[in-house]
Amino acid sequence: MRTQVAIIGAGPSGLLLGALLAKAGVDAVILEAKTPDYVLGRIRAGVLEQVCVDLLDEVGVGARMHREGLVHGGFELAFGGSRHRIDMKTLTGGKQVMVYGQTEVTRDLMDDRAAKGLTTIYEAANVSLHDFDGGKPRVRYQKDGATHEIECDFIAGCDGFHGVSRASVPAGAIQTFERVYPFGWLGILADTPPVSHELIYVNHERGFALCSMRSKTRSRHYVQCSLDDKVENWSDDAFWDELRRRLDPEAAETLVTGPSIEKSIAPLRSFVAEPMRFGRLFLAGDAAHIVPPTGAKGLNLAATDVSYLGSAIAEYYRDKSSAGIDTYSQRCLRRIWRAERFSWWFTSLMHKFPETGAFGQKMQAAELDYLVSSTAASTAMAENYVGLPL
Ligand code: RFL
Ligand code: PHB
Repeated sequence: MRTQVAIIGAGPSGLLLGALLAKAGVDAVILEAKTPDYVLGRIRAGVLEQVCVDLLDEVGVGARMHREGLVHGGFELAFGGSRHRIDMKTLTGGKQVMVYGQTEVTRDLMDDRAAKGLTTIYEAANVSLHDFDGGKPRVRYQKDGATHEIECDFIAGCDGFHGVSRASVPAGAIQTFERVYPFGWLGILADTPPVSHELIYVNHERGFALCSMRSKTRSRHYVQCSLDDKVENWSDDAFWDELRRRLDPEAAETLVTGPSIEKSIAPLRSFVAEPMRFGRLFLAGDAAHIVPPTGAKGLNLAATDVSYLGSAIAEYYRDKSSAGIDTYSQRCLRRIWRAERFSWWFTSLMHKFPETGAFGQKMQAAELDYLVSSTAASTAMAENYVGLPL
């Protein structure tokens, strides 16, 4: 088989890149290791920046998001037993975020791809990347017992943190930067009404908590947990009790509990690989970088990476110019490092760190107090949360 761009991974990065390329008239094939149901079953991001919303609109898949998504103009920070609202909309001159699950974004992109007859090969096993440092890259995979090969002009590595693309780059050509946090997030999804109409980020002496949502009837909650915790050891009741303990009295009173429909633990990590281009291979999304979820930046960064990549590849075919391709890595990394900084800062501010002790807690309390009482500090936070400009 021959295509212009072979995309590895049908997560949000790969699917959105596929949609952007299709719109630009560039031919692409997506190779995905798992089944569509498996991809849709991963409960992850919930908050989309305006830039991400605009990209989904640009490729024509925004209708359901605008119908069902929840537009939020603020969020709350809870500490010391009370809540303080960060009015993003006022502080940023009108910017807001969209609460719409990654599952739904993925489903909308998958449906659109299927409706347009664009090729996605699911359950592609043993994907391997070849000759991307020369002029004729190839991708090999196995499916239904046979080995197949795709010839292409470019390979887009959109296969997440554990994918094959970054691992295919020779060690001497790539540099990585990493911080692993000494805790994880235990999350549950439940068909119970959210605690409040906006998100609540909680700093508590027992650890961080987050009250989020997927709709007016479906809540998503997280509590900071230890890295050696196991999901099986957390009954739903134990989760709700722990969450309630970390909430302010009013939120604790409002909390409606119910059976979980998903429960999982995610480790927290900051990670960046540099550069993001190796000849004719480009990394995008979680394949190139990871942020801790506190700032809700992962999916948004993935979307902006592929926006830069989609335009660079379209420009290559349309204008016979490599300018966008040559600056891809540099453009992405500037935005990525700013999101890494914000996510690291927000994570450091909100979680209980075993090693910093009572002094660390006092520093967090002082910073939170400053944050909610200074317009300058709240504005800095709000403009990062809604997303820095492209
Ligand atoms: P994905 O979603 O991991 O998709 C990669 C795809 O590649 C496939 N794959 C392969 N395919 C073929 N061959 C191989 N060898 C392959 N290896 C892997 C995988 O099966 C998969 O389908 O990466 P992508 O597309 O870059 O998307 C990134 C986002 O998923 C991620 O950044 C966000 O979920 C992060 N995130 C959040 N981001 C936000 O912007 N806002 C949020 O509110 C937010 N909350 C979160 C989050 C991530 C979380 N977890 C669990 C890590 C909350 C959580 C709890
Ligand atoms: C979520 O709803 O899953 C969510 C929301 C905000 C975050 C992280 C996760 O910062």
